[in-house]
Amino acid sequence: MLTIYSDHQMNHAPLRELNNGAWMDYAECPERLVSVLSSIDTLTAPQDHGTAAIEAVHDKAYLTFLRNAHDEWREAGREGDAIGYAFPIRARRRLDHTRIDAKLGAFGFDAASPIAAGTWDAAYWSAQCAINAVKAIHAGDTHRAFALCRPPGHHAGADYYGGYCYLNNAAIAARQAHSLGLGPVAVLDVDYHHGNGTQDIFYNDPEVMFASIHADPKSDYPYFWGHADECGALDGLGTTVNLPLPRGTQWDQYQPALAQALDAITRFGAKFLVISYGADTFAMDPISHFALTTDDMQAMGIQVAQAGLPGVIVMEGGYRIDALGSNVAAFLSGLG
Ligand code: OKP
Ligand code: ZN
Repeated sequence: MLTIYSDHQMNHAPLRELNNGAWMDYAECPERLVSVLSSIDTLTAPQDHGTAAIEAVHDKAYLTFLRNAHDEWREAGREGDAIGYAFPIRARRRLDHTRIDAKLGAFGFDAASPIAAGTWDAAYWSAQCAINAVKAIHAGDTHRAFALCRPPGHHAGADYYGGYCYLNNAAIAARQAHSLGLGPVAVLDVDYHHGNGTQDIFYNDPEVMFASIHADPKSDYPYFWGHADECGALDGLGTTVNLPLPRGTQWDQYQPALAQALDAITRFGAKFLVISYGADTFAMDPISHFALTTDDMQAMGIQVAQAGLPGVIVMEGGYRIDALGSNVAAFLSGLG
């Protein structure tokens, strides 16, 4: 399968994250890419298509913040990675913040996603991988392409970052596919965690469906989104589908949820599919709690392929590094 990958994506390398009140090594590390690369034989480097497709999803003030945040952090005399510590609990107002700490709170929703020296560069090229994957399909080169993105994107909203995500690669791909006339577009999110950013971006949008299978947010991050009663709003009512599953879920329980998501996507009339693929549903994932096997990843790919839709696969999570490459390869082989 056509796989798009840029070395720039290695440049995002935060040192540590706050986990359950203590510092731990950053789970979303560059070695993840090394593992996936080891299972893929041909790579295509993305062309630089600039910021238009990114700006079609993300707010300008947010992008300016993201691009400059680490420099401003250093100018404020700080060492290491930029991390916010004060977050607005009331509805955010667009205040004209000048202090980096205020900006980090205003545009971030957790303290587990540091902004490091290479974050903008890596996130920018991660988005370019997704854009290039859509372009390849639009050009008729292939009907499926894998954007090997890092950092991941599905937790990032139009004007916020969090959950290791800065630019929403899947949303950028979906909106671009829609503008190129490849739609109606559906995003199928099979990462262990709910893709709150993608959901927010398309919540009122009747033209892009968002369907997600994920750990119940009552027990798991991101807690505040992904509950079964979130169905979209305004014209987009009914075009958001949330299928939360309990910790410990195995394939026999996952498979019917996937069938339900694909059924909703088919009834929606989707002509183009963006798959947010996270391998953190794997039984041995260090930060997640489902129980899928590598063979189940292949079964997942086979089932998704039966929907018969062209589209792109966008890499999201997956933190069991020694198994990440084989899990990705199994899913892609199932897709065929
Ligand atoms: C990103 B993706 C929990 C720390 C916070 C954030 C998880 C982000 C997952 N103790 N964890 O969806 O794989
Ligand atoms: Zn995840």
